[in-house]
Amino acid sequence: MVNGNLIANEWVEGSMTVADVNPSDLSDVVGEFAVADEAQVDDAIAAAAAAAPGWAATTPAERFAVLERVGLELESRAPELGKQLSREEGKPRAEGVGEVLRASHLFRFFAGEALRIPGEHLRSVRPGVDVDVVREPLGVVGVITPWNFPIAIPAWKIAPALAYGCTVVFKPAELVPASAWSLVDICVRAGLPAGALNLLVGPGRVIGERLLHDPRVSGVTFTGSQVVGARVAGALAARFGKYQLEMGGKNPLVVLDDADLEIAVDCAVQGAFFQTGQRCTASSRLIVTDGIHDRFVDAVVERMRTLRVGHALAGDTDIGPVVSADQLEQDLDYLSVGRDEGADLVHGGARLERETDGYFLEPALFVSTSNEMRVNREEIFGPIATVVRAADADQALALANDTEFGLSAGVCTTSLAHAARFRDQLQAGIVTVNLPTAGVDFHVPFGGTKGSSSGSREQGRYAVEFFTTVKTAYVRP
Ligand code: UN1
Repeated sequence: MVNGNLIANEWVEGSMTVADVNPSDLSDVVGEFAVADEAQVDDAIAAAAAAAPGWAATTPAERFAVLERVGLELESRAPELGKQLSREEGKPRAEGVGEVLRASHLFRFFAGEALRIPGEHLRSVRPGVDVDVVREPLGVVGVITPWNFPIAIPAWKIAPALAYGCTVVFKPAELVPASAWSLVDICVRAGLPAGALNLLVGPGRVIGERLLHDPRVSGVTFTGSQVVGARVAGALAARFGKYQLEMGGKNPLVVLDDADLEIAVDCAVQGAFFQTGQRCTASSRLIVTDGIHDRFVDAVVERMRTLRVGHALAGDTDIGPVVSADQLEQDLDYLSVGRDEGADLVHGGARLERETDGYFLEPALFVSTSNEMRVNREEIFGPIATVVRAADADQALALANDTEFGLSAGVCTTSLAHAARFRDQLQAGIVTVNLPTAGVDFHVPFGGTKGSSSGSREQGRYAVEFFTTVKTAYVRP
């Protein structure tokens, strides 16, 4: 059976399909999905445009009800959908289930936000005149999402879009269409009118490109690479559209001499290797001061030896496979790049054989690296971390900020003074103290500085910025 795309609440097939393959077991096909063609992209945009005035005119209570039903169904089906997510993406089952619950929380949070859309009422500077500042839906929004959070990232873009009265054309990553399909199916059955949410599976060069250039699409929210992010920004800026970009990271975790070693090791191992390092918030640069460096490296390696890499659905797996052949090749390339640059691989990096044929890679740690090396400048997006030695806290801070990215940054310390200083001076949209750089809450803003993000923040009540435009009304009664 082929799973169709959704256009105006009709599931439609196309001339081509894509197979959703389990990276833990290449013989296991999760499903076949219809690939949308150019005409279908046009149909989906037309459907979203036609639905926009009607959806914008619904009451907050109607939108609350639909989003809440979505949240509740996600919660009740979390075991099943989490298993499906782990099967298609490769993160361990508990993390897959956790991600579905996160999507449920996001829908319920934004159900509430639909009731709380902010506005202002002021007296004009002119006598007898009132001013209302109101938020109106942006219109049709293109939602383009990556493969590493197959349901949470779509949820944190689609839920606010719908809550604030926008209609959506959703293009998920081709590697993970099953979670996207399930989410859209749930949304439609929860009572969305035709055209409010449309699903298009297929390649970015066909679907993404048309979304970027079609004037009926008022804005695009995108999570993915910087290269594609630049295309999104260029196309939208050229037609004065709105864009919101979440791109890569090269997130530093600073470990200072006075850190609690156990906490620091936990943060590093969690942040760098869990979810196979495939998070834009991953702690990929471990910046460690002299006095604790050797003890820290020894303890991290000791912990790495205990990590079980295997099939995402096996009960004892800590780290699942890399998501795809292309990503595995990129990871292996970076392992060679690091060695060629003179970094010292103290643990891991081997391709692992398991009972099933999958993309298993042993988490790897480079030490004796300099911050100038490519392995410290470019996002790897795999289970590979580096250690950079720093003389003291001042140098550690300078190294942490010496990057073109600025998504997340952490420090491990028991000193209140260091904690406060790093919180203030780390250049990143997210700063953590004695916590991993990855694994964020759903009710507060998410996003970065410098080359990591562009446009307003995602999540929390800050999401209102992207999905609405402000109207200032002057009224003389
Ligand atoms: C998290 O660390 O919990 O693609 C979220 C990513 C981010 C989301 C990270 N957009 O990794």
